[in-house]
Amino acid sequence: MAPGSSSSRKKPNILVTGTPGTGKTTTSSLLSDAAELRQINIGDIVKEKNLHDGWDDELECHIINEDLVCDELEDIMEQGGNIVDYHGCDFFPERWFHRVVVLQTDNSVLYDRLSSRGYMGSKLTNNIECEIFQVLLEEARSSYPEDIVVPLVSNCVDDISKNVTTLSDWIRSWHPTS
Ligand code: DAT
Repeated sequence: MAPGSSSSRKKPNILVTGTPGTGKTTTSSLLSDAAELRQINIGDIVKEKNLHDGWDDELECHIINEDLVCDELEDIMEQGGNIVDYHGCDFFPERWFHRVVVLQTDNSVLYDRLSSRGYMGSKLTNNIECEIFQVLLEEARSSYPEDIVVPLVSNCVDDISKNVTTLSDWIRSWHPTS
């Protein structure tokens, strides 16, 4: 197998996606410690490396430049062993990921989490609607092979532990040719 080809990777790449507040960063951070994978928070690198086209006043977030993000990450993703955390998934190259985890949270639980984060008005309702209509699950299913997309419930702290254990087990049993 050619060096650097996807089959020569020693560890898999995992995408953790879901509506804001479903626990992507918390889960990715714990999984990163448990499985010794590199955590890449897309929101953070967009800010740190200016991979955006300014600020969206209405959505109250940076306007991500997807091409710049993909260029920035290409080499590191080729090495494998990354957990990528972002509330979107349709612009990454499909070949990057071996598992796409979609975290899901009950609406009332998510409402409280986002409210305590200071979300209000249309930002709050848009995100709750995003969860109700399973927007991220649909996006993941239309962007990646069905058998690598895994929805996981993230309502309570026990769910986080279970999800980290499930994913750590999967990482341990992963083989580059699988
Ligand atoms: P995200 O990265 O999806 O926006 P986060 O990891 O920053 O979410 O979590 C948002 C807040 O909710 C944070 O205070 C931790 C808490 N939280 C996340 N998932 C949880 C869970 N399954 N049980 C309890 N609290 C959770």
